Amino acid sequence: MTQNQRYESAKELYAKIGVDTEAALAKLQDVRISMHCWQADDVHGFEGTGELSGGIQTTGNYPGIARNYEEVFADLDKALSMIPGTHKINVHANYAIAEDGEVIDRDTIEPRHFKKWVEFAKAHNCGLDFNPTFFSHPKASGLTLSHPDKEIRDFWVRHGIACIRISEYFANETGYPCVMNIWTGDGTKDIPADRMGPRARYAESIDRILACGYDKSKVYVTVESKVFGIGVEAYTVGSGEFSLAYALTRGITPLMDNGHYHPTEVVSDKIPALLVFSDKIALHITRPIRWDSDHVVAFDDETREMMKEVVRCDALDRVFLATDYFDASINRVGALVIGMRNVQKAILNALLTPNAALKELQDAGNYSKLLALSEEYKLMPLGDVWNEFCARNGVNPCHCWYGEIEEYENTTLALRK
Ligand code: RNT
Ligand code: ZN
Repeated sequence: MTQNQRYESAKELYAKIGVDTEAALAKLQDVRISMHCWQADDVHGFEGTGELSGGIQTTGNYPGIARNYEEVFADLDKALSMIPGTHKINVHANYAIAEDGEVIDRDTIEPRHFKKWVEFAKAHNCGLDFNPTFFSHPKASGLTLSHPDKEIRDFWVRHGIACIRISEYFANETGYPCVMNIWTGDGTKDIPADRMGPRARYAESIDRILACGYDKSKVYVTVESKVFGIGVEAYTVGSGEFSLAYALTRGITPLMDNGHYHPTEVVSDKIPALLVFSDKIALHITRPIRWDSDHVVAFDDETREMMKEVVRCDALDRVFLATDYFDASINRVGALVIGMRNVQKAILNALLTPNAALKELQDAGNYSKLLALSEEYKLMPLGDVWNEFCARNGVNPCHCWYGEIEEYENTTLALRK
């Protein structure tokens, strides 16, 4: 059977359970996922300084890491060519590109330092999202926006405001709204003597950043919570309750990273809870193994369940989707492609589920049939529809794309020594 015959047969099978595959493909085509740039170079950025801080870690030393912006752009370009659809790129502030001989610090970055990112985005028809970088910096040891020293807080507030300006620039240049995510690794390794003080200061500092004034239809500021980090085990300032309460009381957007909760908590259950109260929510999609390990997103139960919730809640236009992981132990370009494609597959899986019929079963209290059908639907020919999506987008389907990674590794990555 040819791919097209397989698709036609899958289309018929889905039609029998009331699912229109063409409608699903059309919806998936419109979903832009924000691909994080930082998998390309293990979160190093272009400042040429020090090691990763803020309680996050990359492990592994796979050859071929991108060493400068040209190499990061080449790798992102390669990754995008293997991912169906058009997306966004998620940029961190430490990926500013200074002019020759120019010395910049986090509080003096300007839109012009991201001009090459805008050029890259335009060339790929991508939107851009942005993140202030409150880590990997001499002034980021322990606390930043919540620091007791006002001078340090002021420095980071200036950074936040500089980032709002860059986010506005991104939105204006690309024509797509820019999500600007605030996450700090602020916290303590051991039991603190004061838990409220840093949180009050954190809130006040973000208030000062937001007070700079910006167009809320162009820039969506999000606040990301976290339960703990490496070296920040006992107390994080931006905890779940803090971040959610902050976002909702300030009319900005809460961001949930599915690596940032206790291991038996699931973000899939939190998505519909927040959608009852917040017009928009944002996600960092990752794969935590035993902790916030930031493994490459897999097509696993929780990724599928999260995307099911987004689809079932009819919220594809209310949820900002972004990937966030960094595995330095495998081919980094491959890592980008694997994770992005898995998110897309999970969305497609959700779109190909007869959600309305299943809801009816729940409302009728028919839980046995609900379970029976949900389990049967897991074996529907999703792969044939996915391959059709890839084919229509001119990218290699299923396993074939990995050959392109092998070739890129041999011809390009292997030369980076
Ligand atoms: C860290 C957060 C945060 C970072 C990026 C690099 O635990 O998930 O989103 O991964 O800012
Ligand atoms: Zn995150």
